[in-house]
Amino acid sequence: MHIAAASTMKHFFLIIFFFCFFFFQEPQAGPIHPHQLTHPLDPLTKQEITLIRTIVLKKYPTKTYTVHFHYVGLDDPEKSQVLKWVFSGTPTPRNAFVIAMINTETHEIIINLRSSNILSDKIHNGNGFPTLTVEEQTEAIALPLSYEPFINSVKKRGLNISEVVCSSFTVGWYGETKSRSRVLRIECFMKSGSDVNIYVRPINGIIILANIDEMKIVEYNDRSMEPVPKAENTEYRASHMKPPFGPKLHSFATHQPQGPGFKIQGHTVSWANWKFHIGYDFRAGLIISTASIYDVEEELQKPRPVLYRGFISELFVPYQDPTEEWYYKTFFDAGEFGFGQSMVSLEPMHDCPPHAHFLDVYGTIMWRHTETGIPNQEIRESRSDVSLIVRMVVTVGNYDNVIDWEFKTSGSIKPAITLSGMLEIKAVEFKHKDEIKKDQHGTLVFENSIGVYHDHYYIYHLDLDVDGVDNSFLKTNLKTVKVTDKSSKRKSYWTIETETARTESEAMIRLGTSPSELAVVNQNKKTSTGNHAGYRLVPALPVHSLLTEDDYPQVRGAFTNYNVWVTPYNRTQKWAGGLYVDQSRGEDTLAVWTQQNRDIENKDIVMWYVVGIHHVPCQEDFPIMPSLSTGFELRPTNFFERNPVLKTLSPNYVEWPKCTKP
Ligand SMILES: *[C@@H]1O[C@H](CO)[C@@H](O)[C@H](O)[C@H]1NC(C)=O
Ligand SMILES: *[C@@H]1O[C@H](CO)[C@@H](O)[C@H](O)[C@H]1NC(C)=O
Ligand SMILES: [Cu+2]
Repeated sequence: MHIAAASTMKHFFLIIFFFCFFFFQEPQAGPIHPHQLTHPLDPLTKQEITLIRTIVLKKYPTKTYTVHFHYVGLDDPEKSQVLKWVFSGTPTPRNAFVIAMINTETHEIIINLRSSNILSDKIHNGNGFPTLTVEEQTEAIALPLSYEPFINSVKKRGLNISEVVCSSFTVGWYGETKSRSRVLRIECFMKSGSDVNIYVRPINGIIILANIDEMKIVEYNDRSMEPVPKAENTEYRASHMKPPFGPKLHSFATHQPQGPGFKIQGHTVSWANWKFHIGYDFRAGLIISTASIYDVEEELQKPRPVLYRGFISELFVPYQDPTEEWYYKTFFDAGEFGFGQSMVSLEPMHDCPPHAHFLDVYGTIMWRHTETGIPNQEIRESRSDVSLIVRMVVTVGNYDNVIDWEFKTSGSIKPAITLSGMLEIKAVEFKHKDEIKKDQHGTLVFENSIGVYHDHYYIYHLDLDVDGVDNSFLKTNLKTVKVTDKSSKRKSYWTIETETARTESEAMIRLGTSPSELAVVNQNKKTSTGNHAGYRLVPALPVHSLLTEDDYPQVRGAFTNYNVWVTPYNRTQKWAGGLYVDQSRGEDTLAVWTQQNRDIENKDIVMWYVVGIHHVPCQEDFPIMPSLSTGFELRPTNFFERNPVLKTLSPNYVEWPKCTKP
């Protein structure tokens, strides 16, 4: 999550895959309009990206200017325009939003892709810098390898410079009031022979600061010499391991004789009763849009809107070691490193069920083709669990994040996060816990290796439009009622009290303090028995930041002050940590926007939800961490008249074809 990988070539991928069962009834997909092949929220195409580059370089020729693209993405049309398109095919504008550093200035450029015109070109003068590019990180991490003082430090430690691999780290903000240049810290690691698990073998005690506009090392301090942890037992590739292997697993197969059961037109997926759009963004990665569900009971058989847009807006990873080498490690993986930029491919054959579908996406600023693959970690075989999963895998340095959006025929959407990968290790002199006399801010997971305490906070942007754009946010508290008047033999029971949040401040929720249910409902739409159609948030285990609100990383990551926030829809308020996150000062976060305390009742609203993991490393996380999952559910609540899968027939039983080895 935090290290810009040393390798220069990365593949992006996006997967949709479907489990082994199939709907007996074909989905009511409705007539296909020609306009459905393109969608206003389609990610930029390769041709469009090339066009953008041409237009920008025409205005700023490289003979005269240095031009670096830090973000290239779709400038989303207004929701009203997208919905007009959904209902009647009315075309929407097709604009691109570009953040480019031209000489040393940060430009925000909007380009009309139909007319090839620059619509606006503004210079960003505030604090914070754009997302880093892979190229500048690649250049920066090569700097120490030819820097004399570093070469000497490596020699002094008896290490071999040709086995050194470096990574770049954002520096954060610690109350500086003057503007600072774009700098990165660089830390280096040891490869060892064929062992590639570099993240567990840091060279500690050296502080390197590089100015990435001038591309040179501007600060160097060799402070202390801790031993580099050993390479033994850090291998994770089966091909490089020796027996015994185990535990032994039996082979398995998936089979869908009638095909995959979903249709893809352009970027729009229809499966069972669902229809939604899959987008890609350099910063957010996977974006689910205009998700709607067909209701078998509804006479008109029209799709009912549920989720206008859903994506991970930011990912905040503060480490909890306050020492000089570590205090600054408080990373924002989307805003600083580009969550989408860091999408990777998995081993296709290893992880793929046969009926998966692959989507190509184009890495925005890197102009690279992207790869797709299909992981298959769970096979579910019961009728109620037939689901479609859209999955992306993001590797930012040492951590792998598997991001899933699971759609269920029951109307639920279940976003999930699975973490794996390598811990970030601090090298120490200790080989046994008994030698440790003061807080080392982590667990001794191997000799000389501390896995440092940290958190993973993912904030989801969930623009629910339940049966229309105007929705309200309801908090239903469960309350104990004491029976004091002897009207019952019971002394207590519980009941509910429902509050509608009128303004943003009433919708800032810390979960887990008292039993409650949170829902986004449409107060203009009632079921036949008079309940408001809604979707409930079934949260993951609640997690709260333990930093003080005035601590600098917490000011920047203030969107973790609460678990749930609700804001009125604003097309440009997409990034909970701000548009410019590198060295940001917390001036453009969700916590600042909501200070306006805007009205949110019966309005077009967006729910923001923070899913978190406090990570106290343990020995099982070493040398590579077994997957750890968390997730939540958006679940229909009085949205349908009754159980929507009541009439769903079981898939046909299929004889497994007798397979013979070719
Ligand atoms: C340094 O490492 C390289 C690459 O692994 C190896 O070829 C070389 O022999 C090593 N040199 C020494 C002095 O160990
Ligand atoms: C929408 O968000 C932008 C960026 O935060 C802000 O400048 C603008 O005032 C907001 N618009 C409204 C109507 O609140
Ligand atoms: Cu972790």
